[in-house]
Amino acid sequence: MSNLQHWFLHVDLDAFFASVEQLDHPEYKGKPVIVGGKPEDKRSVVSTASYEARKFGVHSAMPTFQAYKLCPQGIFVHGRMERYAEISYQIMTIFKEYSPDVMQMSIDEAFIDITGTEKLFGPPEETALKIKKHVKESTGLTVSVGLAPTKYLAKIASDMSKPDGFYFIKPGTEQAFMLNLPLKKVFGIGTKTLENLNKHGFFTTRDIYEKNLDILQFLFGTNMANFLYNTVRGIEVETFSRKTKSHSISSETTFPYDVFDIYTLETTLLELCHSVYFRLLQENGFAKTVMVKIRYEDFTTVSIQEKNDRNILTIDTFYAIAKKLLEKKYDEKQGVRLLGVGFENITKEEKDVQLELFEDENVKKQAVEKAILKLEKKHPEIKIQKARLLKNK
Ligand code: TTP
Ligand code: MG
Repeated sequence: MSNLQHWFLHVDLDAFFASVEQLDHPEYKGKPVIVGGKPEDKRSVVSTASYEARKFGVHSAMPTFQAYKLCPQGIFVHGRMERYAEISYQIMTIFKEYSPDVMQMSIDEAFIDITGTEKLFGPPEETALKIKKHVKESTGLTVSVGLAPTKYLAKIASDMSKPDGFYFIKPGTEQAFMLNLPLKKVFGIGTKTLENLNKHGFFTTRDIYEKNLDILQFLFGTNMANFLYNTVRGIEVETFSRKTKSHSISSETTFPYDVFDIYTLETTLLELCHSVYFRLLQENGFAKTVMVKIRYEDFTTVSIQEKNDRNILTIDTFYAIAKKLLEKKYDEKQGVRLLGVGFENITKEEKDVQLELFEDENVKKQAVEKAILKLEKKHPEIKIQKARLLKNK
């Protein structure tokens, strides 16, 4: 198994919201479409712009009035989240035909682990192109695909030849690729980190490569230094880790890049809650305290806890508390590198439970959830995002 070549695809839709608007309104095709607010909405910002509008300098997160100044002939429309979620679901379903291991990262992007699928779909390059074609034929939308031996590199690759692109980082060329990549294209290096690197005289990935780990640690601290050291060598940086501590159960995800949107964070949180709750059930534990941990792009880490009055008996309750804690602590101006959630002070027996009105209801619900979790463990392809997308969007 050790010499098995791993292959990851990262697939990202092109100008997603704007492309859906062009799809549903053929008269918008080939025109500058700007999704967000109307020019007269004083405080609105651009969600995204079609590539035709990007030529004028319009981009995501720009105030709409500014976009209007740059591109007065633009077609300004409000977003239709339900429609985008519907298409997103359709596309994620296509991805699942190619691998049981599809990791949705946001509404318009996913990693697909296609390791070992050669016999079914051919060499990885062919699979990548097949998926592109499949999405185009069934939805009319174009995607950009990155193919690489690691998730992190696949993510960078999908951005290399947007739109409708395909970029392949071949095994053995990882380090050479990273050493030719501009610093600001390195995922994990946000604006603040870039400034800090520049301040210390680092302007290229090669500048980092030429310093040893001790120096990097001295200048940037252990975590950041390890990240920098590994990333310029094309070594997979932290991806997804699941940790267990005594008397507490927690699970965390390190994103292969900085996450800014709350949708991705909440979806990830839900998945993490799922895995933590499952482990609590497995060890027949009970807990009242929920912990949420956030690490930002500059590697500062914050955590927050809350003790519930009584034992947490359902995923719904667990997720609701975790979500509340995330919202309380989350600083939306900073990109998130890592998200964790856990139960603290786990006890083995359900002592001192106050029987309350909904207790029976919750016990019943817990039994149902136990059954669902068992089923999902047996069939990992049943993903929680699916239910969430259908239910909420
Ligand atoms: P992105 O994939 O970052 O952007 P995109 O798909 O519009 O364009 P690209 O071709 O560069 O991939 O984000 C996906 C969707 O998420 C985007 O269509 C709209 C939404 N979004 C926002 O609402 N606000 C933002 O600041 C960003 C970056 C995205
Ligand atoms: Mg996109």
